[in-house]
Order: sequence, then C-alpha cells, then structure tokens
Amino acid sequence: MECMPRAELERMQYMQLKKLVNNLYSFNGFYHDRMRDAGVHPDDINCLGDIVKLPFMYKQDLRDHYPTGLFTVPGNEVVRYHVSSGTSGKPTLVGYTRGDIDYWTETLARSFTSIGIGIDDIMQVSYGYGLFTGGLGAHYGAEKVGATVVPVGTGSTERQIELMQDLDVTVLACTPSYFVHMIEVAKRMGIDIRNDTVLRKAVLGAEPWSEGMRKHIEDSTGVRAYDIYGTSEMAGPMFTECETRDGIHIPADMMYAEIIDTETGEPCADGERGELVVTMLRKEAMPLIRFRVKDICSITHEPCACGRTSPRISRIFGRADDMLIIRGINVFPSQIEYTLMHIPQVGDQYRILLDRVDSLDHAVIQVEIRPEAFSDRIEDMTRLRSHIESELKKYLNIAVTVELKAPGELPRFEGKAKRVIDRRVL
Ligand code: DLL
Repeated sequence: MECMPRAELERMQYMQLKKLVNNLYSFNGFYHDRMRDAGVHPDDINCLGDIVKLPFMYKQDLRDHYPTGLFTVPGNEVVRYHVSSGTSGKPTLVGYTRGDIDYWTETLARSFTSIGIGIDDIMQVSYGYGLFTGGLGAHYGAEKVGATVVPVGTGSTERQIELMQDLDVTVLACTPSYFVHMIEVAKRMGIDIRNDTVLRKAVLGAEPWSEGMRKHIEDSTGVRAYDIYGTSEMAGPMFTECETRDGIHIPADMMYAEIIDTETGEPCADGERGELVVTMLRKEAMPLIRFRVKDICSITHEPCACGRTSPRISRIFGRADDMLIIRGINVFPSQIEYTLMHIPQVGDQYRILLDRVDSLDHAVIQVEIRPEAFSDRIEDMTRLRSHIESELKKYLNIAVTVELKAPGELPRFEGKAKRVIDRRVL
C-alpha cells in the first residue's frame, strides 16, 4: 500500500471519495445542503481532480453543530469522544466508531514503523491523556507495533525522568517544548540524557517547532527527533516523518490532502506554501470533506527516498489564523523561532509579547540565553541584544525589541507551549 504507484493510489482515492460523496449526499442533511447550495451533485465527481468542485468545510461548521450535529452514525456506534479545546469559541467534539479507532491506530502504527519503532521499544507517552488526543493516540499506535508503553501523561517531570531511566525507555512521545523542559530538569537532577539513559528517539508534535529546535534537542541529548502531526478533527496525532525525515508522510488511503491559497481558495503547486485542506477517506463517525485545517505547509507528490509513494507535507510553518500582523507586516511565530534558533547564544525558550502603544504595535521578544553565553558585563549583553534585534529585523522586516532573560526565567510548559501573548486591544 505504501509503495503503490501514484496512479493506482489516486485511483483508489477516487473510488473512496466517490463512495463518500454519494453516501453523504444521500443520507446526511448537512452535506446534502452544502453540496446543493454549491450547485454540485455526486454525478459531477468523475475524477479525483473534481474534488475542487466540492464546498469547503470550516472549524466553525463543527462549532455550529456542537456537540454531535455532524455525526453520521447512530449514537450507539460511537465508542469514544475527544474534545479539542481550540483557542477561541466553543470546543469541538470528535466521535469515533470502533472502525475509526482501528483506522487511527493503524495509521499511527504505520507511521511508527516508518521510523523504526517496534517490538523492542519502550515508549514513554508524555502527551496528555484524556480529552486531548495525544496520549491515547500515541498509546494505541505504540501498542499496535508491539512496543511497551509507559503511559505517564504530563507533569511530575522528575518522576518522568526517573521512570525513563528505571524502565530503559527508548522512545519519548511529547511536545517539543516539554522535551526541552525535561532536558533542563534532568540536567538539574544531574542526569545527562545522552549518557545516563537509553533514550534514542523522540516523536515530537502537537505544536509548531523548527529545524533549529530539532538541532538543539538532538545536540544536547543525542536523541533522534521526528515530527508528528495531526489534529483532533482528523482523529488525533497520525502522520510522521520517516527515517529520511524529508517531509511528513500522508498515507493516501487515509487522507486526501490539498494545499490552497488561503485568500483565493485556489490550489497551490507542489512546493508552494499554502493552507492545508483535508478529506478523510475512511472516517465513519464524523467524516470531513475539504476541511480547512488552517495550518500552513507545502506538499510534494514525489516518491520519498524511503520508497514510500504517499504524498508528503512539509513541517507546519504556522497557522493561517495565528499569523500575527505587526505594524501591517505578516509574521508567523515560526519565523521568529527560526531566526532565534540560528543564533548560538540563544536558548530554547522565548516569548512574543504584543502591545499597542500610542496606536502603534509594539513587539517585545523575550529570549532566554544559554548559560555559557550569559555574562555579568553589561556591554556584552547589550551587544548580544542588538545582534538579536538586527537578525530579527533582517529576517522579519520589522523592528522588535529584544529582552534577554537568564536561563530558567521564562515559564515552562507540559503540554502545548503558549509563546504568544497578544495584549493589543483590537
Ligand atoms: O495536537 C494532535 C496531536 C497530538 C498531534 C500529539 C501531534 C502529537 P489538536 O489539539 O486538535 O490536535 O491541535 C491541532 O496543533 O492544527 C496544528 O496547528 C498544531 N500541530 C499539531 N501537530 C503539529 C506539528 C493535536 N507537528 C493543531 N507541527 C494543528 C506544528 C502542529 N503544529
């Protein structure tokens, strides 16, 4: 399945899409009305490319039909709920049939296999368990490949590090920011992850991170870090990079991915950045057709060096809706992180504070610096601050103020990091 020629994969996707559209048009009021209002009938879908005729779905649709209005199976076929908190507005509820759980688990098992996780591994799952999908998702996927799971969840970081040592944990699954925090706590406990544990891989995701962050993590621990992506609407964490680490594989039998221009809705070419739009081809309880995820990335359909023919998406660069507009200039927090992580004196923690002063946007970037770069000499610190400011100006094209922070001064996070504090009154 994973190495099928592209034409065959696309034929299979078309068959699944056709079935999905027929079913939803015939048996579901929401999809029926949406298609009718867009002037499209299932008979108009005659090849995979015809998917662009179908209307988009938005997060707002899920909120408007909260809790179960978009479910397409009887309530007694639903075996699990997860809830996505979201940044604003009502939460969204995701329901799963037995089949949905199996297909989610299978996707993750295939992803974990592609990075060499298997029967000999012990995976510590330090994503939150509960309504958040990270913990249970990674848990089921790891068990499916025969790994031993240590279901710690978040928090009690010192205990986590002791368990990691005691149980010979080889793989860690958590947010990148939590791993960075763990590395610091381990250091304080006198434990060097590289030499005092057998941890060799980390599956990091659920929030934006950068190549620079990956390098910091790998250089300080010797652990190989892989990106894992997914959203609760899709099911939860699902897709990872393979050993080649040249994009996140999207198994074509699970999901059809499009990249569009956020403004115009038109398709982007391979390699071009745009907004991810997904159609879930096998979901039962809550299908998604052309759902606008709002994550910004690019796609390639070229086969990967690993041999898999599935399309691959790039790292997520940011979200279309958390793009910051600072004095009229569009800035993604990921661009700021990218710039900071290329400055050797800068540590792993930073925070972006936005205020409006005399009607003008004012951006302050608080940056922790590495212990070895910290100096008592004011001239050294002033020089470093100006250097960081000028790098940010060069890359982002806006002037920002940098505040240097001592190692350990900024808040740490066990789940998703909150790095942007926007106090501007709009
Ligand atoms: O965060 C699912 C997940 C759990 C993914 C564990 C990976 C690992 P939500 O809470 O619905 O689901 O949040 C989804 O998080 O739209 C992205 O904006 C962001 N996100 C998730 N993974 C990544 C990643 C889970 N690898 C939202 N890189 C998505 C960047 C990510 N952003």
